[in-house]
Amino acid sequence: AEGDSPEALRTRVAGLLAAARARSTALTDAVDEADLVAQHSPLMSPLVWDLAHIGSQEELWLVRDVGGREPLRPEIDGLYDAFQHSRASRVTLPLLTPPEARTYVAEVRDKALDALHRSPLSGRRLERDGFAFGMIVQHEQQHDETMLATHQLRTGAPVLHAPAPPPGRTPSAREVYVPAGPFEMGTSVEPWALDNERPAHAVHVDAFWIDTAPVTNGAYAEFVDAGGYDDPRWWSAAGWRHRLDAGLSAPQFWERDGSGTWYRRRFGVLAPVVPDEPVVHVCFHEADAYARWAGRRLPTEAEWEKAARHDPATGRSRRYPWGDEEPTERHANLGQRHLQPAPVGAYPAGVSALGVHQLVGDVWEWLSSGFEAYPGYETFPYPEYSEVFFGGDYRMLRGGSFGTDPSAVRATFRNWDHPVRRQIFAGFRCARDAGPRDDRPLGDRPL
Ligand code: AVJ
Ligand code: FE
Repeated sequence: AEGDSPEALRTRVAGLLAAARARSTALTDAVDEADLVAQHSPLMSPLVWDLAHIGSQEELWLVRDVGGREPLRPEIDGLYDAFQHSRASRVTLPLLTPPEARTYVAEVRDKALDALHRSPLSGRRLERDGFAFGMIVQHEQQHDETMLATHQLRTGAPVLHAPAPPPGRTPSAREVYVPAGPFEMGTSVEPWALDNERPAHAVHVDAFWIDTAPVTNGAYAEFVDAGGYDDPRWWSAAGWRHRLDAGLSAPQFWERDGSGTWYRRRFGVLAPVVPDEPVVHVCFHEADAYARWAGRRLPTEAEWEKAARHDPATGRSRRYPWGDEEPTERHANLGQRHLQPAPVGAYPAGVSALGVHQLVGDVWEWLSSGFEAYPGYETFPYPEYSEVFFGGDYRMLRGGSFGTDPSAVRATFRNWDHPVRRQIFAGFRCARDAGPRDDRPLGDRPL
């Protein structure tokens, strides 16, 4: 944490790099070579591309920049540049084979650890507080979540297994009231926060109600069974067009048996849909349509972050909903410990100061906001992380999922994707406007 000596910081960074690599290894050792080079979906890279891309990014920042070393394999840079080749086309490139990719990432890692031991972890901004190392830990973990989504899309016998999450306990109130007022959004002090999370700035938010927990499978199935996918009233114009073009009729991976019971396929296993788990694998348009059907709307990004971080007792913003301490398994369903969302109410220790559950972990949450720079934003260290995406056709996602590592999600962490994407581990919760004096006790509100 902050105030670490350089030696303590080195030890912590080395542990995080090793943990990220253990996950990348587990995800890529779980399948055979044919599976590693296959295109499981045009939306995804072959797993072996992600693996070598992880190494390529690490080489660029830790070996060449921080370490000041010569390129290991300059001829492969272009293959692993995400901007040169679409995900759909990567399978056709002369990629490193799985054994070559494994050797490459191991060689890069050796040199990156050498750079870690030589860097003062202070001085220029890239090295200060170990930022470059933190950025690369997050990058590997982000691709590990992407690889987990590729695993979800692959067919064949199940290869990933994990224990079930803790049991749920339905929260006593369905919604939480958040009074009007300013809060501090973003951060200027979190050492490994990425450029788009900066700087901290005050934002006024009108009073609103927000769901205590993410929308569940049970609630979402009511929308499906009520004909929600067949009624354009609930859909935006773009959403309805997409609903027709893509033939959407239920969340991705859901199917019905002859008796009408819903099943879902998860990492190769078909099982009944569990009503009190957060719904996952819906796109922004589906979330938006559900919210309209329910007489509600999606939260804005500022509303989500206020619900997650604002402590009304002190007026300050927390690092995480539960406080400033790093996530543990008591706080949130993160880190691919459980390969599914936990039922609502499963993390009472993770509740925010305002009383909102499961903001971090379980499922990414779609929001109504697009991706924009905060006032005072500065690109650092490269424009292709955030800057080139500002103002594009994206919707924000917050909070991380069961597939997100704690190192790659904070209550300030910002994620975004196209509004039609649903192979990611995304669900949502709803909100609605409230009057400034609309704060009757929880439970008295009409649902
Ligand atoms: C921030 C999650 C949208 O995975 O596309 C990985 C992160 N950027 N490599 C993504 C990222 C470059 C990015 N997201
Ligand atoms: Fe990347």
